Order: sequence, then C-alpha cells, then structure tokens
Amino acid sequence: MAKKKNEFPDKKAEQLAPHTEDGADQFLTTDQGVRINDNQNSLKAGERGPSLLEDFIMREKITHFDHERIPERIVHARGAGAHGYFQVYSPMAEYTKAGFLNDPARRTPVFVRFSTVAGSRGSTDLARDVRGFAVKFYTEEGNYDLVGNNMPVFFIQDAVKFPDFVHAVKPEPHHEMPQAASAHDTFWDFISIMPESMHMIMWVMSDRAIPRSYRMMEGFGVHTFRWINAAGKGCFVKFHWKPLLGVHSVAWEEAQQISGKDPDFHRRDLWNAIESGNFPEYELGVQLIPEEDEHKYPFDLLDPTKIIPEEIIPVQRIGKMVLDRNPDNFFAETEQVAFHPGHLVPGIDFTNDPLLQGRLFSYLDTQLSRLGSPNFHEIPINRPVAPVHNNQRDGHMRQTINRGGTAYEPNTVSAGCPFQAKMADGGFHSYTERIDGQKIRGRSKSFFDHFSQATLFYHSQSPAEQRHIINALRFELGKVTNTDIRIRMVGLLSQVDNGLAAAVAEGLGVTVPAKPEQPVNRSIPADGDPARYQPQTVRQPVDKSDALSMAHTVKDTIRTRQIAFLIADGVDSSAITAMKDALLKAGAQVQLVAPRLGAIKAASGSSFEADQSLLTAASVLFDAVYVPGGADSIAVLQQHPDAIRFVNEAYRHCKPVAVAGDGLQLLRATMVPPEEAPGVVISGQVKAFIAAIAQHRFWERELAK
Ligand code: HDD
Repeated sequence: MAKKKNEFPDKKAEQLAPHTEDGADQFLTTDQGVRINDNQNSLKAGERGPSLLEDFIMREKITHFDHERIPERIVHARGAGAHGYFQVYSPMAEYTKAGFLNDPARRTPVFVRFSTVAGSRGSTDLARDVRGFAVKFYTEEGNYDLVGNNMPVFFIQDAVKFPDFVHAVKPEPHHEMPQAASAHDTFWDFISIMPESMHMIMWVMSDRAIPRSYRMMEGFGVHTFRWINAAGKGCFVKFHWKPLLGVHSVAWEEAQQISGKDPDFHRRDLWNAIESGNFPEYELGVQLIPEEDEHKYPFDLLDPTKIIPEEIIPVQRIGKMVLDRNPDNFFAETEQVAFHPGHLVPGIDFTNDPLLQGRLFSYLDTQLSRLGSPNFHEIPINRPVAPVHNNQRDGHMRQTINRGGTAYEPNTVSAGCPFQAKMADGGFHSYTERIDGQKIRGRSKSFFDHFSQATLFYHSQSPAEQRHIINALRFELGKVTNTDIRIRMVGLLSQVDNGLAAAVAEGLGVTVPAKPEQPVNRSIPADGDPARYQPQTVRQPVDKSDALSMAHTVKDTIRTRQIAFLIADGVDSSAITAMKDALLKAGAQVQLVAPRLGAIKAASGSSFEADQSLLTAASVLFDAVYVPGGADSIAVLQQHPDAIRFVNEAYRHCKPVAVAGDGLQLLRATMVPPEEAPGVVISGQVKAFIAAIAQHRFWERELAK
C-alpha cells in the first residue's frame, strides 16, 4: 500500500519511495509490464525441439541477467550501508554558514557506507585493513559528502602516488594473490621505501584495523578542510566521528577465524543492530583552527600523514548521527551510491592538501566507469533532496525530462532561467585564498617529518596495544618472502622506536641493522640531490596522547554485546533465567548454544529452545560466554570437543567468561585457570559478569600464555 506523505521519516525516504518496487500480491510480468503465464519453460518448436528466437520473454530475462554486473569499486569494493539522520546540537554560525550545521531542529537525512579498502566485493569483513567511513548528507542546500576512514591519517602525501600504493597493496598482478591482505611482498616493498607511510603503518598494524563492529569504530575526515561563515571568514577544520559505544576491536587470531566462520560479520552486525532497534550512533566532532594559526604547529596542516593531537586542539562534539534504517536493496542503494569529496555545500570548502586535491578529480571520474554514465546523480540513492536545475542534458540512461526550449545560460529566450544564485540566495562561492608561488612539481619541506607522529602513536598505546602492533608486524613481514624487504622495514621501524624494531626483528629472526639504510624521502625527483630530501624529525607538542589509545575508550555499557550461553540437557534453568534477564535488561543479546538444535530439557523439567548448535556457532562470533550449572549438562559439555574449544578459545581471545555451579568443572576441563584470572567470573555473579563484558577484553591474559 502506498505510504502517505507524513509516513516517511524524512524527505530522502519520501523521494526513494516512488522508485521502490514490492512484488507482494502482484503478478509476475516482463519488463514491459506484460503478465507472464509460464516462467518454467522456454518457447520451443515441439516439446523436445529447439528453443525459438522469438521467445521475447526468455531473451529479455537472459539478456538482463547477462548484464547484471557492474565494475566493483577499484578500492573500497566491499561495504555495507545504512540510512539515518544527522542533527547538530547548536548553531555553528560563528564558523560555518552550512545550513545543516546551524539548525538544531533540522534532521538531515544521511546514507552511510562502511567498507574495507583492499579486498574485492566478496572478500571478508575481518581483513586487517583501513575501514572506509563515507557519509552522504542530503542537505536542503544540496548533497554534502564526508568521505573518510576509521584512521585519521593516510599512507601517502600526494595523490599522484595513489595508483602506485593501491597497485602495491592489491593482489599481486601475476597470480592475483593474496585476497584482502597486505601481508605480501609488493605491499611491504613499497612501504619499505616510502617512509612517509610510517605513521599510517602504526595505525594499520594496530587493533584499529580489526574492529569489533562498524558501530564501534571512529571515523575521520583525514584532511584539514575549511569552514566559512556568513561574513566570509574561514577557519580550518578536522572532522571526527565518535561512536557512542566506544572503540573496540577483536584479536588477530580471532579475526582470521571470523573470516571463515562468518565473512559477513560486520555487515550482519550492522544489519542486525538496526533491525533490532539498536541504532548505531556517532557524534560529529570538530577540531577548529583559526586561519592565523596555520603555521603555528610543528607539522603542516596540509599534510595528510599528520594528526592534530586532541590535547592541543580538543575535539568539540557538535552533533549526532543515528543510523536507523537498513537499505531496501543492496545493489540499488549500497552499490550504486556514489561519494565524492567534491560534493560540497556553501560554508564548507577544501584546502590545498595535495592528497585531497587529487581526490577531487578521481571520485567523479571513477563513477563514469563504475556506474556508466554522467547521469549517475539521477540514480535515486544519489539524488539530492534539493531541487536540481541546470543545462546538463542527455547521456546514457537520462531520467529527467527537461522542459523548455533552451539548454544554455545566459539566455533571453527562457527569461534567463535557470539563473545564477547570489551568495545571499545560497549560491556556492569558493573561498577566496591568496596563492603566491611558482608552478613546481615538488613537495614542501614542512612535509618531511615522517617519524615523529609514528613515534607519538606508538608511545601512546597501552602495553597490550604495543604488543599487538609488534605481533601484527611479525605476522605481516613474516609473510614477506624477500628478506631484504624485511630488513629494510626493521630499519625503518628503528626510526620510530628501537624497542619496537628490536621486538619485530626478534620475531623475524633478523637483527636491526646497526646502521639502517637511511630512509630517503621518496618525493625526490630523478635529478634531485638526495641530501636535500632527507626526512627530518620535528619534536611534537606532546609525547603521548590518550585519545590515540583504545584503552581509554567507553567501557561502561554492554549494549548490543552478544553473549553465548553453553547449555545441554540437564541444565540448571534458574541459572539461565537469572543471568539472561539481567543481561537483556542491560541491553546485551543472548543466544543459547547447545550440542544440537531443538528443545533442551532443563533439570527442573522445563525446556529451552537452542538458538544455535555447536556446529553452527563459534566463540569468535560472541563477546562473552556463560556456562550455567547443572550436573548432567556439564557432564555432556565436558565430553564435547567443540564445547571445550568454545570456552578455551573465548579465554584465549581474552573475553569475559562466567560460570555458575557445576560450570566450574567445564572451565577446569578447558584448561582455563578459573581462580584469579582477570575477566573470569565464577559462581555466576551477574554484576561482576556485566562489569567484565563492559571492559570488552582482558588483554593482560595474553601474558599468561
Ligand atoms: Fe578514496 C573510494 C576514503 C584517498 C580514490 N575512498 C573511497 C571510499 C572511501 C574513501 C571511504 C569509499 C566510498 C564508498 O563507500 O563508495 N580515500 C578515502 C580517504 C582517503 C582516500 C579517507 C585519504 C585521506 N581515494 C584517495 C585518493 C584517491 C582515491 C588519494 C585517488 C587519487 N577512493 C578513490 C576512488 C574511489 C574511492 C577510486 C573508489 C570508488 C569510488 O571512489 O567511488 O575514486
């Protein structure tokens, strides 16, 4: 049934509705609307005869099928999307005139796409990789895209290196291996001679690269952008998304297992959270820098390999984004959505960051081959809610029927319409910036510090996080077959931190070169003097920044955490219900996992329906495990290798584990030391278990291995 106007949550949903099809209670038809009487048999010359060319129904169906695929995105091919809205807390008029950032009453519809970078469309969600965090705001003044990542810096400083970087990280061209992984020779070959990547390498080797959920990761605009207020005054701005559930990750070994057990883990998590009404929420944060302070810092604001430590310029939280609706159709919405950092609205503008400048070309260009036509903006998910009037015409798959006899401007025949907008009417006006300089192919010396912020990041990590970085580097470089690359990398790491380099070298069975090959700044032209291009180290304003460590994230909620209850026939029913009620009340979700599906009989005579069997479930798909008591139940589980593995693995991945009554016997059988192990709750204490789940992981257990 058609919805009435006020039944739509926002203008974007209303705009999508006429393009949405629903086959419920309808006849099957051809694309021409002709009802089909037989969809089982092609038209033949006789029952056993050849098919006839005149079978327009079959030809239409197969032709469509033959052309269903479009090129996947060259990067960020694998992704998941969601609809929602953004609302600013209070007007930001002092800094920007952007309408959606000035009216707290206005809910701006958004579409967000999260992604991995290197893998193909069908690759695993849990690859060690950067995550894309792209937001399309359908504002009243036109579409604004904030196309960011879950890490605040990037591998390279200049867009001209992007194709090289992507070719290095993608599967190697001769045999197309490995899929969705940076652990191979060409990636590390490139990195080992590209010292500007070292800060980003610290982030990608950290647990930020294996998030627990899209709902539990930060987002960053990366570049410094510009805001402009109504008086024309500009200031610099860095964008942050802060997830209200905090920033959490999984263990690397766990990530590899999830990739096999459920390669759609993040996509499913996002979908299920929205379907169950647990809407992901992120606050938009900004760091604002007055224009006069452009040269005040020991790093260049235009250099995308640098952050501004939050201790120097705090992040102000200015609004909230809520994702409250899943797409109706993956292809139509998530696959066809087209982001572009050049989709701007008045009040927001670029800076001269050379990475951003190159992006401004690439995103429009790529849509032409990906979506096939300059009319990609007419695809429903890409249409602005603001009206579109211009003289762009024709092209493949044009949808709009433009009325009128002119398609040029200025004109007199159509009374000059559509006409230019004055700034007072909301016309976009590029920021007036004074540029003095010579045209050169080169890089500013202020971009030459490649290590200081890598060191700042590494020194800001907790001991567990540092250990994970070391292990990630040992893994990645361990997969590299060329020893020279390993040694070059260890040399580069020694410029970040000697302890880090020594630990990685030890794992690789090499030594840190006494005199590491001096890293050369690769922005050097063929006839340049290498001496002029040596990387420099510039003292940073802080030696440590708490905001860089996940150890300081939100740890006071268990909302949406997935808890497995391991049960078998004979389970203690009261131990199930008491714990389940408390966890559900605190916002967690519980699944009963048993040796088989169907009704599981409790000792009391009541029964519970198993949600999953030990065959379909695995501890890596949960945040915590609880084993209620019941002598018979525990006797069965103790004999079940998958139950033993379930608990043992949860423990090894540092997850909270709780047992009640006889459940303690299972812990013993699984080699989990119950007493004094952090995050292991015995005697089924509900409060202690909830507090442990909120902590997320007990990494200190790793040391006890
Ligand atoms: Fe990019 C896609 C983020 C540098 C060229 N990029 C893409 C997406 C995200 C980013 C989130 C996926 C959008 C979606 O979901 O559809 N890219 C970044 C960030 C960068 C960055 C945060 C650095 C700060 N990108 C970058 C450079 C270039 C590109 C330097 C080219 C010179 N990016 C592309 C692209 C893609 C893309 C080829 C592939 C698909 C698409 O644009 O629509 O144009």
